[in-house]
Amino acid sequence: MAPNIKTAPERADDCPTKQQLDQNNLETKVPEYKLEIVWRNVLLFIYLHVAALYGAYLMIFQAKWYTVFWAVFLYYLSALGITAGAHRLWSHRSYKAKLPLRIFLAMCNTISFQNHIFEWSRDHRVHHKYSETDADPHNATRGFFFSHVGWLLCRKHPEVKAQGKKIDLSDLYADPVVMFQMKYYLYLMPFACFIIPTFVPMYYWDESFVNAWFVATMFRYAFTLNMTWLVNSAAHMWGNKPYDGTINPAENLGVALGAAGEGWHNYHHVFPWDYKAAELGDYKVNVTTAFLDIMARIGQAYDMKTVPQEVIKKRCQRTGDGTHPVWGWGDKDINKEDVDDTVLEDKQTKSL
Ligand code: ST9
Ligand code: ZN
Ligand code: ZN
Repeated sequence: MAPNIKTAPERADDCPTKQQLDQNNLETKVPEYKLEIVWRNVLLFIYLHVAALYGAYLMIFQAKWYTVFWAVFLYYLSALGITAGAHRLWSHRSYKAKLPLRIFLAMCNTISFQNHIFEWSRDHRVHHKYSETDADPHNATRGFFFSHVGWLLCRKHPEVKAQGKKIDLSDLYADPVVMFQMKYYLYLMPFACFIIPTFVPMYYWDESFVNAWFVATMFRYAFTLNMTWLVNSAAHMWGNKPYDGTINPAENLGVALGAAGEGWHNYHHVFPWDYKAAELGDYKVNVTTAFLDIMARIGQAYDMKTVPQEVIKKRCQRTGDGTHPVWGWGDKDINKEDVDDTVLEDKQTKSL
């Protein structure tokens, strides 16, 4: 029974209000929310971050160069498993992938240990559909810390589970790669994220256990997590909003650099089915798009969805905050008010 919550809130004023959510709670008997901290997670994340800081020190002063390159290599693999895999393929279905690519992405995704693809995609679909409400797992209106990591340190708001149950996940159930990864996650993940990353430097270039563990495993894992979390925190707080000025997600270059091209978050929340997850930006700030274009060339990725320029332009004019880039005077996209306000210096001088 769908209550009076709209199914696809595109703009902030279309999102369910607190009153609507309260009404919905009454109708579906969603339990009342009480903050419950999960201390096991708090302790594990404290250990991870202290270990990562020590790893950063060892990386600069002690580790072998090979170990540092190995950590960077694992970071890129993990990033692809999240961006090209869990995010653009499995959460948003912005393109289709042949079996070998899906297997590769699932392997990369397991290295990243951000929960299995099914759980990640389920939470992410709920995030997009109910952004900035109680039903959003990392609701950014609860502050930077909550949307960054706090949401992983406490039980989810009952509204997340109630609304999440209504999301269609049939495509994920139908993908044997996703089901296989989910079924064996607790066996595969420790090998992919912790054991193999530590073993390789020790076995192949005689690295010490301490350097391998703290640099290639702890530092690399914490770094990848934080770069991902910044999309939920920083990119929901800071940046321009050329496509929709009424929503929180924003265009954030810094986040795009650290998150393999996933910082163009205003565009992404407006057009989540675009495989580029951005309108503009070259491959330097969107390595995931470069990867997907190569995959499309060799036939592993197909049915790449993108948004026509006309549609983007109309949306910018209708809801944008006026920061959509123009190349200069004469660009047909230039804002009419900006043209009216522009001063012709020589004429101004003459008239004075
Ligand atoms: C991690 C995830 O870090 C990061 C995700 C980031 C997303 C970013 C998105 C940005 C865009 C893309 C950018 C990519 C950039 C990449 C750059 C790379 C460089 N719907 O969860 P439980 C139900 S993970 C429907 O235990 P609690 C369901 O029945 C880090 N139902 O809830 C479920 O059972 P099951 C490592 C839902 O008890 C049951 O509730 N991992 C939904 O409240 C219980 O679920 C960790 O640290 C839903 N959405 O506990 C683990 N959700 O699952 C952390 C739940 O069997 N997690 N249900 O169906 C936990 O310990 C717990 O989940 C908890 C909540 C304590 C947080
Ligand atoms: Zn998304
Ligand atoms: Zn978002």
